[in-house]
Amino acid sequence: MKVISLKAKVIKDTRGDKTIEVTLKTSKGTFIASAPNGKSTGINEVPMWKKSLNGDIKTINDYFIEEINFNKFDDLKIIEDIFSSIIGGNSLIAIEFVFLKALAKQEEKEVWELINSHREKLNKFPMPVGNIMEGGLHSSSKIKPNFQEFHIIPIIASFEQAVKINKRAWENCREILKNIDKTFKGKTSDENAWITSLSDEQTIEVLKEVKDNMQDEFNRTIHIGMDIAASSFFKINKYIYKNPKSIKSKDEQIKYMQMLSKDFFYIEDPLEENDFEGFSKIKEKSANGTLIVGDDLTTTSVERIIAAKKRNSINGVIIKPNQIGSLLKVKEAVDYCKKNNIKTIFSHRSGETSENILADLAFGFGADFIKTGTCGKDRDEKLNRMIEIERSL
Ligand code: 2PG
Ligand code: MG
Repeated sequence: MKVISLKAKVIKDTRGDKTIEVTLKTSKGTFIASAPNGKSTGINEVPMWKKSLNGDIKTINDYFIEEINFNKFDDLKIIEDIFSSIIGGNSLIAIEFVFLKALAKQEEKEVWELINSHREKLNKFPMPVGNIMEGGLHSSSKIKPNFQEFHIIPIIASFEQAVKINKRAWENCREILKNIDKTFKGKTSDENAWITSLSDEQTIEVLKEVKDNMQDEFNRTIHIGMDIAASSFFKINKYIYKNPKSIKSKDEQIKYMQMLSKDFFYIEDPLEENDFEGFSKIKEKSANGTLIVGDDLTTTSVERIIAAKKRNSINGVIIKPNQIGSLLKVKEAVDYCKKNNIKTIFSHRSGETSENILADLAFGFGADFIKTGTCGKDRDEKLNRMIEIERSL
């Protein structure tokens, strides 16, 4: 591939925080890609920047590449060999994204086809995990649920229809909150879900009502999910609940989560990010088919996913490319999950950009789910790209 220039600059994400955008010019055109920012970040995520965002930008802008032997997905190794020791994970992932886009153009393929060229083998399409209410670190409200995200998860054949259901669920949720949450002002959270001052239990009741309404309206199987993001309220060996105030020991938190996992389909990060044993106690008691999902626990690292599998801690894993800062490592993680019957959920971050490559990655890698919000400009970029892929098949 002939490289004319590779340049990086600062842009703002949906939260207004700074992140990186890279522009690659090749003989085939100009390509742009960017990386998102998390807020409830796992302690084991790779560093976003080598020293600083500006430092990475300077390193990239000073680096000179003219020609690169980049012809297929696995050649990302060449890019990782050049950059992985000199820039951080967020910068590297943006560079990998932009080179994949350029390669797709060069090969006259879609990005997802570079990952999986056997269309006929892709007999499944990921389902959207639709976040409709938020608490925890993603909500700016003073009084809010302790849990971070409350999801509607339709299980149907058409992605486009599932997205419609999630958008309708989001609207229905607003109507219900107007009636029961006295403080509700129609404000949205980091991921464009509703901000509420309800407690976790009350929020779950709203979620159930929305689910029932959607089931009636669409006559489809719809599930409920939650990202507890428990690390975000775990302090000095205790889980500190603020709404209502209570302190739970590790055992009490496990019991509480065991209870939820009997009733609900999807529970992400029910415990703090190093409690592999606690996760397995929850999984052991969970209902058949319930997904116990690692995010901060596993941080898209195959080593941590293997550790979780060995202890039978999880049966679902969040895949966030910038958590591990390498698409080759994403591939390793996904391959391991597939061989070991672990569901994969490709995920956006709470601070997003207009980048939509997540959709191609999710489909190309044969993900089971994609978690990328329900609506809002930069969330819709990914959902619309998924719909575009689905229509093209
Ligand atoms: C999560 C993510 C995305 P953040 O915890 O699953 O929803 O949040 O990007 O803040 O880590
Ligand atoms: Mg999470």
